[in-house]
Amino acid sequence: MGAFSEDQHRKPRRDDSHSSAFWRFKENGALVIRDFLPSKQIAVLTRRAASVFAELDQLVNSHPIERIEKLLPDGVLFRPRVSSVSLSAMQLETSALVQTVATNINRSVPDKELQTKHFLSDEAWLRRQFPSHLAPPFHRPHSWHQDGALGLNYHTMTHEGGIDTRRILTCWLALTPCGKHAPGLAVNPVSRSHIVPIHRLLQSVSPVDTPTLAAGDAILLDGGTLHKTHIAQGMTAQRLSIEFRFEKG
Ligand SMILES: O=C(O)CCC(=O)C(=O)O
Ligand SMILES: [Fe+2]
Repeated sequence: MGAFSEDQHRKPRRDDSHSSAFWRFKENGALVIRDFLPSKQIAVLTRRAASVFAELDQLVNSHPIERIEKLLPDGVLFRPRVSSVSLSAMQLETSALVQTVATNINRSVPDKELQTKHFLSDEAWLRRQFPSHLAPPFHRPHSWHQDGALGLNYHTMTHEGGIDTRRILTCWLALTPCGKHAPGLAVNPVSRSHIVPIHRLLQSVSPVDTPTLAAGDAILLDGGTLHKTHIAQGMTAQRLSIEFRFEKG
């Protein structure tokens, strides 16, 4: 277990846990938050997520892959190669859920500059990842990237409708256990405020943390923090996760 997730106390003392979480987040650009949502709520989300993917799998089995998005409700995006679909496909009371997520983030890392401002609903995703031997042939894991580079054209190094690295905050929520038996996230625990050029993303990145998460644990990622899907040999299970993205205050 590496630096950014080494504080493993499930019930830290309230008084100093918050400021130490803040400093770890400032230094590492990432923070594991245990028990981010209660297990009852996670169970409901996981059931809903599983039924969304069951429907998508049926569509994938009976239609050309490039036609599937057209069969989904308006505004629902589907990225079959990374098995990701807009959070709106879950038809949740999104505003209540997002409010809870924002409140929990703001409580976990209480600092003015980190307060969540806008929920970026178009960049909220339900995701599934597979161990290599169970992945559909067209599927692939996410490679190294910074969420703050969303919408960035790496050739011109300009944002096209994307948000500045320094202003994006991602809350990556595990709906199923992951990191050990199922693909999790690999994180380079280094705070960065600049975009890393594409050729450096293609090289090896270190150090790397690959935290083991329980269902309901979350990883908070600053927009400049490098991360990718963590897949290792011997993994046996799929993983479901939700990505909430916010613009910081
Ligand atoms: O869920 C994953 O494996 C990585 C997803 C991710 O980091 C992203 O899409 O920004
Ligand atoms: Fe990401």
